[in-house]
Amino acid sequence: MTRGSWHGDLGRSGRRWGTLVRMTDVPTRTAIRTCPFCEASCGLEITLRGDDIVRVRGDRDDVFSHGFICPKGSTLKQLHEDPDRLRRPLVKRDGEFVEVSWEEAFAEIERRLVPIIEAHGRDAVATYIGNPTAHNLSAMLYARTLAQGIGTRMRFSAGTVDQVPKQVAAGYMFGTAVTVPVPDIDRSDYMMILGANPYASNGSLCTAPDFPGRLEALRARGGKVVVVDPRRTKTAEEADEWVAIVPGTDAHFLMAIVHTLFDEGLADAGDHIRPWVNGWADIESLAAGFAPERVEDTCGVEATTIRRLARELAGAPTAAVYGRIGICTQDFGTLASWLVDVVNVVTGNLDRPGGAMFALPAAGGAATRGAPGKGKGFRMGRGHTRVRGLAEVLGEYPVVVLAEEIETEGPGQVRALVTAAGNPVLSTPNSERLAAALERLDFMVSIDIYRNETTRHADVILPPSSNLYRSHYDLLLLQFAVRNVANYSPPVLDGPADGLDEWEIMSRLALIAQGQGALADVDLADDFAITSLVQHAVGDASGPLSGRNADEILSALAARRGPERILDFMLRSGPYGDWFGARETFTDAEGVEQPAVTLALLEANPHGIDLGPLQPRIPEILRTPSGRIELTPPELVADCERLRASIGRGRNGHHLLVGRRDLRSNNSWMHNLNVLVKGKERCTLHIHPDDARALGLSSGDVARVTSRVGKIDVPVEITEAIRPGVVSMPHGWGHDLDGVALGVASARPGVNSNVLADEEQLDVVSGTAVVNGIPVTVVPA
Ligand SMILES: Nc1nc2c(c(=O)[nH]1)N[C@H]1C(S)=C(S)[C@@H](COP(=O)(O)OP(=O)(O)OC[C@H]3O[C@@H](n4cnc5c(=O)[nH]c(N)nc54)[C@H](O)[C@@H]3O)O[C@H]1N2
Ligand SMILES: Nc1nc2c(c(=O)[nH]1)N[C@H]1C(S)=C(S)[C@@H](COP(=O)(O)OP(=O)(O)OC[C@H]3O[C@@H](n4cnc5c(=O)[nH]c(N)nc54)[C@H](O)[C@@H]3O)O[C@H]1N2
Ligand code: SF4
Ligand SMILES: [Mo]
Repeated sequence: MTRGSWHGDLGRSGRRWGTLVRMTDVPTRTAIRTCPFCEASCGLEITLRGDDIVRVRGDRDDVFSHGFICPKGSTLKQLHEDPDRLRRPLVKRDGEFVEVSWEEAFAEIERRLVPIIEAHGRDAVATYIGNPTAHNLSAMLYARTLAQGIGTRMRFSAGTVDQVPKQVAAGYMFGTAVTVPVPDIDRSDYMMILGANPYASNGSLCTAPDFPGRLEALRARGGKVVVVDPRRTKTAEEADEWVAIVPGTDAHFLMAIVHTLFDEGLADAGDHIRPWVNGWADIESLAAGFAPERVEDTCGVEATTIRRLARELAGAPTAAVYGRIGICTQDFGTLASWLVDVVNVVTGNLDRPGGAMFALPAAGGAATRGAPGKGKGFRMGRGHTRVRGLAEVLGEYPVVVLAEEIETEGPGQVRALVTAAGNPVLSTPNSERLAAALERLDFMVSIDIYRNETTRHADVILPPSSNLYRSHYDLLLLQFAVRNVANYSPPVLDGPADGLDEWEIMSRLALIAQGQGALADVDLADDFAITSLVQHAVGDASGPLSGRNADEILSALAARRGPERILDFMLRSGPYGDWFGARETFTDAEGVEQPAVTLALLEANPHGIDLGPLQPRIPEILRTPSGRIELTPPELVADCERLRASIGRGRNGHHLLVGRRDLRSNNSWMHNLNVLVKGKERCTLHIHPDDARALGLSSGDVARVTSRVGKIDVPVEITEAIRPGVVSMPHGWGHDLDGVALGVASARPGVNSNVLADEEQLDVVSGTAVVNGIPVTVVPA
């Protein structure tokens, strides 16, 4: 199995330095590559001497990030060099992992997976796709191949512990699950941020490198930033105002804002949006039951504050409301996510500069395909889980059911699992139950770079090659960018001849699951994939390639293969593309002629191409059956009864546990890099001094925290920066489990907060887990 030469020669050095050359004599060179670690997608400038990384810094010429970098960006070097990062496949024999060749690993998978499919059907194999997939061109494009190859309906991902509520809300309102508006932060005069801490996370469902700098620029222009969060985060500290809301009550709070806007005659969608809105009267009457004075105790925010904030939002020249993980992974995740955009509409800020706008990504996307202005709309619930009956969402099932689907015997039981770039044992609720369930599987494969809390349960681990050996394009995240840009990075280094990229691994697994055998030809499958994409495009009457000759387009793409070929196709058939010779330029939003986008053009522009600020896209972007914005989708209105019933609910003597992120963490998996974990212990329980006093806890004490499903002991950190009644700890820790091979991380393991998260506490609409606002009891340990 060889890597072939699919990535072309541009921008990379294939030189190998002879051993006689002293390294100091070797000249350095630089490579430019987009950082794959978070949604900000910063440009990096990597200095190399031979194959050694000398330095990583922000690329000052990057058209989007302009040199910004955070402490994680430079750890591309440490990750590449980490001795614990897997280089060769592992197979478990008699309970011990042994290194094997790729051929042996795939043969083992064929020997064990195929009989399970034959005996129990395809749904006996579940898949779980984790977060790093979203930052990986190769995995992004071929996760689908993997899923189709296995052919299971039992698909899971980190999405249902993350952003799915926002996608469901956007789907019902605008027509597709990626029609998600982002705050036009660079032109806004007022920004309200709920449940997000971009000073730590660098932003999410809002691709904006140097998010903090952009917020500071907004304030420097005379604008205002308000942060709604139970914790006084760094973002809140830097903002003009901190609103210390009770966890899980953002939907009440936003309803009260909507109520105020109507009540005080401030509601106006504006001339541009007004003709495209359905449900204006309905939203007014829905909000009528949520007067600020009715919900103030529930939210812990005074009615006068709520009313003032509503007036400020309506009165600002432009304003954008933005919410993220704290309002998604909570009891009313979908409602809160929906109401964010309801407020954006009702204040006249949707789809206008400075408000909440939609990107127009160069590589297309669901909201850019098909006939403009109208569509099939969004649907979910095409199937329900066997044990609990939870609804399908975005082609998958909520991950909170994974353990029970493995444990519960009978037809349809999950007997095998394939994980790709995921660590559900640390990332999803009731970790201990899930870990025990994984031990009961007949077979498990993990595509992963570490032997960690999840992959230790696997029978085979398949490690894709280092980031530096693979190319990059942010296919997913540029759909949520605050500016339209396109940026491609070729591989920085030549990988070893026996390394495999994600797409090759995923394709091979798909072929094995299809009964083609461990030696089937990945190239044939890849040819098939591009051919079907091209055929679909030439048959799409509303697309730019309608009626064209498929063979002619395929031959224009023939010099590339794998992810590059698909990417080139997507760019060239996208909104700025050359449409395969149909045009050489496109006219940008400012009326300037720009060269049409192809992968070759991006290769020639390693710092990226700027396609300009966001432009209004309504009504063209809409894909609802009505061709209008649905302000009150029935599926969401139905959940408002639950919202109303929860007004006045108390804590029942519990504390509410919320999460937090740290700039030097990345979910569960970067704790093996010493540069990121050294220093003060960060996996601590934040608690307000009043609560600490009442419970008899001092800083440095260990607290025992108990929820319905689990119990942990965690060191206490007393801080005023949290609302009384709320406690907080980060997720993704707890690396001291048997079988984990993470030298650095296991030495500073921390504690896994998801031992406490309850798989039965859900955002009911989307099935997304509640990992913020978990009722817990805290006592000294
Ligand atoms: N309590 C609580 N729980 C949470 C959250 C929270 O805020 N609080 N946040 C949730 C969110 S937003 C998310 S996104 C999820 C994340 O949930 P997951 O995606 O399940 O977990 P990660 O920690 O991102 O683990 C990534 C895995 O991918 C591996 N990996 C890293 N790079 C690569 C690569 O290039 N290729 C491959 N194949 N593998 C790679 C790592 O070794 C690790 O095993 O966690 C969720 N869980
Ligand atoms: N450094 C770093 N960066 C990351 C990650 C990381 O782990 N580390 N993970 C990446 C991923 S996968 C994601 S999804 C993003 C997430 O990006 P963000 O959404 O910005 O994530 P957090 O920093 O966890 O901020 C969530 C905030 O919600 C607050 N919160 C909790 N419950 C509630 C509530 O009920 N209401 C309100 N209003 N607020 C609440 C928490 O106190 C917290 O401050 O970050 C990404 N970037
Ligand atoms: S902010 Fe995100 S993309 Fe930028 S350097 Fe840090 S981890 Fe990388
Ligand atoms: Mo996430």
